Amino acid sequence: MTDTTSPQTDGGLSRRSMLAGAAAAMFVPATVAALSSSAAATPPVTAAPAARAVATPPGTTHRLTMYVEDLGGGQTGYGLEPGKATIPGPLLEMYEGDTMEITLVNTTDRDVSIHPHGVLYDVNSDGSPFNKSFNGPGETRTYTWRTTGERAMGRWSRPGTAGYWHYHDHAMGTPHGTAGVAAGLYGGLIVRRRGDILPDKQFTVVFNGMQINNKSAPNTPMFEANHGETVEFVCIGHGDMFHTFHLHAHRWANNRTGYLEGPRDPSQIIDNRDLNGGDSFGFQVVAGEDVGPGAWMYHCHVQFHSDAGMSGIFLVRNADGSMPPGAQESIDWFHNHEGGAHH
Ligand SMILES: [Cu+2]
Repeated sequence: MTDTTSPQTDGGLSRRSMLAGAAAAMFVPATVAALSSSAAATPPVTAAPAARAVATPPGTTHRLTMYVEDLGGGQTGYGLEPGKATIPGPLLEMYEGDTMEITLVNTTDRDVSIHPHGVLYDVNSDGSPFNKSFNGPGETRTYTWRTTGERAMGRWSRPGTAGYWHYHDHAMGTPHGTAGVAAGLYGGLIVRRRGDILPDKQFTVVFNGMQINNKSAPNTPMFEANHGETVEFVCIGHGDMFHTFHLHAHRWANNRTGYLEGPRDPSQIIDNRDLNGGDSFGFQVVAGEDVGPGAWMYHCHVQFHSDAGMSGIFLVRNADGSMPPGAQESIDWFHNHEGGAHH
């Protein structure tokens, strides 16, 4: 199989329900595909396009080119094609045992790099000036990220590299990439286990300084899904502030995959989690499950942060995609009241 499976092509049948019927046998290894078609409908600096999983053999090496581009206004982004840089950068995905070779093209006149969390790399792919692993102005450089799968160790087995990780610049401004991260050089990185549930929709939420995805309310991203769709959030923290991520009306499993393996899975269920500099986590929820559609809020739960613009909307539409009663009024209210307009 080599076809791309995008969240938009399920024809109303959620992937979760497909899985329930077909079990894990239908799962195939992943690679990185082109930008999803939904990216075009989304403002480029408010949501990361998802690099979707397609069929590849186990142990695949994914070769991709990423471009660092100046977006104007002091903003800089990563993109998978020239002229397509976004903040956050593209959501990268691979499966345990895969390798990712990223050829980073620096189109700016500053030092940049790409430094991952959670995966394996040697010093040449460290992405830090400390190890002379960065792109000077106009330079192109390849970074290699490896992963491992589960390994047997006698009667025990050892987990692989799966997790909700992230990547960011480690060279612009200072040897820690402080200016690059502030400017928007960051993105999500998912390493999945084979057989993990795949979501219908994916969103990257980055608490960076006092902003979300380098935006303040009411200009923060509005994430949209239909009632019953499986939605994956990848949450990342950057900057000098401490944050807590809260999503209204939805709960998730505080574990590596972000969902429960079954009704007796002992993982903690939460709706709020610390999201400080360098942190990342992810989870999957069924949009509107047991609560129904509506305009739900997500925000930093540090009160002066939410008051100052660290909030946004998770719009759960009706299952047919229509607006639920009151949702537009809530969105209008948000635009009139959030982000300091009445403070
Ligand atoms: Cu905060």
